[in-house]
Amino acid sequence: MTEVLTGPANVTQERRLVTEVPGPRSRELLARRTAAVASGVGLTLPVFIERAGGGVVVDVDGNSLIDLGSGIAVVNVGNAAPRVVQAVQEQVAAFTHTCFMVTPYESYVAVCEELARVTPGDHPKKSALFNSGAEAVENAVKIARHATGRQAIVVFDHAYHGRTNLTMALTAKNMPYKQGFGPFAPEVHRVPMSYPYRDEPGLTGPQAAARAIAQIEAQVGAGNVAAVLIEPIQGEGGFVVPAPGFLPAIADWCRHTGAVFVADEIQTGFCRTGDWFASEAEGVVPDLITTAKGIAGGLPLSAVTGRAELMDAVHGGGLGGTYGGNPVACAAALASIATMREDDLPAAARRIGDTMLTRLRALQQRTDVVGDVRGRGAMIAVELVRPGTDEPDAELTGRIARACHARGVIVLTAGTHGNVLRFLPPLVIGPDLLAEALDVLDEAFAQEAGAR
Ligand code: PLZ
Repeated sequence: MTEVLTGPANVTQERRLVTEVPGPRSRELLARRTAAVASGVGLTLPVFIERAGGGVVVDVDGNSLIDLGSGIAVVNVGNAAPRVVQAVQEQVAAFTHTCFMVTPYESYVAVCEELARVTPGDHPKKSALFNSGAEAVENAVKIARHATGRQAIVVFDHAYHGRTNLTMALTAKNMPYKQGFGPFAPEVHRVPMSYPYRDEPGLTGPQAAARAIAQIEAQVGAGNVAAVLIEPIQGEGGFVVPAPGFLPAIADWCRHTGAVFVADEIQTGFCRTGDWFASEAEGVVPDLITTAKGIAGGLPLSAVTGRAELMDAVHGGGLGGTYGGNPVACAAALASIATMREDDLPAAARRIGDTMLTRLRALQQRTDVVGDVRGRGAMIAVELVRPGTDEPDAELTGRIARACHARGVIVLTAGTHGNVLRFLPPLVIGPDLLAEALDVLDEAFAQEAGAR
């Protein structure tokens, strides 16, 4: 058990349940939540959190849970990471807001300089900062349309890009994201993703790309495409890792036809997959890249970064927002990026991935409900199916997730069919805690699916 200093509180790195989950205080707060919070706001696990650090969150009943979710891939550097806490405290005491478009400050510029350094490619780059992932994606589309004078945006099956009106149109899954919320934005065209587990056996990455490209050329027309927008590894869609060669072939097609290749690295970014960005694994250099989540260790910040000539295509005043690049969020981002660099968090993600893939492949041998184990670095998932088939089993997926929650391990689900268990631990999680979380997962599979 190691102590991790996290801002004001020490959080012991252990799993420890002192009540049932949720405990009595969480249940009280849940009743207040139900009365006061709109029921459209989702809920994975009804424990209310009091403090968190490293790989652990502590609830209001004193239960310590192991965190395999990182608040959906946000606290890559750990929750309330010491350097982030200190930078935020200093900034918040100095000034909280001026609006960068009214009177600027250095930290916004410094975040853009860092983004130029850490994102793929050594060409001249510029950035603009926003608040949420969806807002970054919307702005990438604005920039690509302005720079190309074209309108069509190509996205993929199983894609997730957000919940605003334009990004709902870009997102694939109807329930819960789109049902009843239309009409959606026009000029969005969806083509098949490379999904090795579900594609016909042997379909290569370049072949899957040719399938998508043939559809774009036939149904949209190459000369009309402003941007092709893709998650290098899909997040909410179920951690779908395209076959090797798929991303480079799509990026090449964009280069030849003048479409802007936009990598949505909001979930894959900032060391999550064992590189700073997932595009790097195949040497893909996006024209534009959207980031959020891991960028600022839990404070709301997002960015569009890309080729300087594209970013500068938009007229002065065409990009912005009151809070975009808030100084407190920028301070957190600079501290998070420094932490990732100094503590070599890409290497930490690779170690997590090695451990998880070994353990989950062993689990797959002991049960007939794990159809696929996949992912990269600290972004790993298992896809659950009915025994002996490839039919998605969302019900079992939910039961296993709840069994983990009841034992004090936070896991998330994903996938168009809701049958993917996904794991996104903070990159600072200790090896013992990670091993214990995987023991708990084994128990949950034994209980719910009879794994040996
Ligand atoms: N692009 C690739 O993963 C956010 C969504 C959770 P925001 N994913 C978590 C939920 O149910 O709302 C995401 C993403 C990718 C864009 C987004 C959107 O980022 O910060 O949630 O707007």
